[in-house]
Amino acid sequence: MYVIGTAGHVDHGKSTLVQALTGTHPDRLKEEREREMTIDLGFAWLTLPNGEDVGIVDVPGHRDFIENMLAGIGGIDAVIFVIAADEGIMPQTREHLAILDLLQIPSGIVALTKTDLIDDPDWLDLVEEDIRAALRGTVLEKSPVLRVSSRTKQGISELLQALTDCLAERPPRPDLKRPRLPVDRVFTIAGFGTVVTGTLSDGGLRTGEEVQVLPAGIRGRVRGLQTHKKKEDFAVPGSRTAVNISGVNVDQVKRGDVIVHPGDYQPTRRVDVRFRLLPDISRPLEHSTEVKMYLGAAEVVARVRLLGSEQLDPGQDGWLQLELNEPLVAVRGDRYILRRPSPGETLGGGAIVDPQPQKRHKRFYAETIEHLESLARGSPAEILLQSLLALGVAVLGEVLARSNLDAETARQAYNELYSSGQILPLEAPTGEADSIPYHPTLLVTSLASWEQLANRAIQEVEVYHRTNPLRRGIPREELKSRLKLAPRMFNAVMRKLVTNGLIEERGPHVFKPGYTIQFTQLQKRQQEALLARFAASPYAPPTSKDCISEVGDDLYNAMIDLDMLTPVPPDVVFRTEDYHKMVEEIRKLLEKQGTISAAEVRDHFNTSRRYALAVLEYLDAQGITVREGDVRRLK
Ligand SMILES: Nc1nc2c(ncn2[C@@H]2O[C@H](COP(=O)(O)OP(=O)(O)OP(=O)(O)O)[C@@H](O)[C@H]2O)c(=O)[nH]1
Ligand SMILES: [Mg+2]
Repeated sequence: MYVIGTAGHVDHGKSTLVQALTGTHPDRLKEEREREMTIDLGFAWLTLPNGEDVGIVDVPGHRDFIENMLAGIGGIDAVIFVIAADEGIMPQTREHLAILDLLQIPSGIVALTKTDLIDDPDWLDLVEEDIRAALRGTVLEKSPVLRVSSRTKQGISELLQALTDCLAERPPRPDLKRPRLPVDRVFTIAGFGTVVTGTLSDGGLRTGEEVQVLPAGIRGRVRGLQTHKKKEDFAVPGSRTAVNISGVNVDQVKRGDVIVHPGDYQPTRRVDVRFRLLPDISRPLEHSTEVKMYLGAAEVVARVRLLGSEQLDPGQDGWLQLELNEPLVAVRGDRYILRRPSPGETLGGGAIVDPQPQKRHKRFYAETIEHLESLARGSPAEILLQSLLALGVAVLGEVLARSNLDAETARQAYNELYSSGQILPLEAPTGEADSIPYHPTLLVTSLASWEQLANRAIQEVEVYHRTNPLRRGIPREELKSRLKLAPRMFNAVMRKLVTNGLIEERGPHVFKPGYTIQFTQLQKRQQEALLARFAASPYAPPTSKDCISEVGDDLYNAMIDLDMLTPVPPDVVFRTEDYHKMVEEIRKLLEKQGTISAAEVRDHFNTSRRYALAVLEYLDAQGITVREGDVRRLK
């Protein structure tokens, strides 16, 4: 599951666009409605054209509420970056863009809103040129710019499609079995107690489990879970999740806290980070500056220790150690933002390199810097896994090339991931049974991608069953095109799904294990009546057209799917048992007499020439017989 966020200058139409996309206006507070301005985060969700549900976090654009914006923007997979056509790029357009870039938000779409206010297409072209220039060198550099109007709904369906496409390219959220939910909202529901919401990452949460509120460490139990207002027993990573927690009072948990499994994470008061100071900052960053740090939904006051230089000039990168006034939960690789408290100014940000440094580092110490540099690169296994996650399903050679590790290190990293089940070969390994398969052409995937792919495939099959209750299952080719997989990958995925007992395949159909077509009483009677007509005249039975007009397309096709009837093109159809009997007898005759004519078949089965010819042509097509002039012989 994915979460999309909005961003952009105040009043540029973010919330209205969310309403146009989802039907829900994300502004919840009375004051927001009155002032027509978003103050705090808003939430909505929608179902994309491909059936995928995504959550939406709507943020305020006004600079006074940038801290609320920062609490919501961290966990998103993609952004809708909103710029109003009548105003173009404004100060918070630039500030939000810088934040998206520092957080390395992986994908996005630029929505040029309020286009209904502009009659002059040249103006729109000019604004778009400005936007392109501003995006250059940022994470959104390659993002499409779409012209929309929430008022006239112009461009909204194109925007939905673009969102679908951009999320389809995202690797799945990894399930590291270490869930954490940065809390962005806390409230109570009468009769249920404390509820927190957030974007779940790194693992799933299950009803009944024990959880812990960090940094305080208070324990509670998951009493209920919801995603997009739907109750569920298990919330998957990447979903907007509401958790009803028993045993925790509403005043014991606040925005910025993190819900985890007890013992999985330790809060920290000190972090080592890579940092980039934005280029258009008013003055250099000095050692010992007091800043506000934003990570997940949390905000803490921190003191900056500049480890490698006297000061950082605008646009420069550096290594910092941050001493935090209050503990927070941080994980290596998490992105964060720093702001100057007053006057408020976004300074820059980067990634956590060491969330639990053992000591206060000495400044200007080469060994410390080297240590941080190697930590920032990550362990070989992490690098390899990242390459794999980015590719989804790929041949091992491609994954190795992308990781850029030397052969020996790559092999070790691979073995490590293979042994811990993080990397899965999709095809039967060749070679010795107990050795770890390792070959550049081996098709592999990550556990996370596999689970996502398997779930998608099963979901497609289930949807097909629901919408086509009279079909045996989804045709294999249709499933392939819905999953958008190359043939080799699709075949490998299917094989594994069948081996794991997650789906069954018979003939051209793919179905849920144990799925049977449920006929109504009326359909059963219709079927029996039709089969009785076949029984009365097995070799000159009703034609396919007759059948369809008697029982309808769906029921007729179901009878074929279930192998009750065997169609013989173009329009003849037999009961399957009668068809097999015919083939057997023709075969016997051919074995005895060498050749057979249509007239002989007609007379043998006491049928008409039409049926006899249809059967013989079908046998030719099946490669059972060959035609020689007016007669056939066995092939
Ligand atoms: N004509 C026109 N007006 C729009 C359109 N979209 C939004 N508006 C108007 O612009 C104003 C601001 O819209 P919002 O959606 O509240 O803007 P916002 O970006 O959410 O603002 P903040 O959350 O405060 O940053 C409202 O009066 C909307 O009715 C549009 O496509 N066309
Ligand atoms: Mg708004």
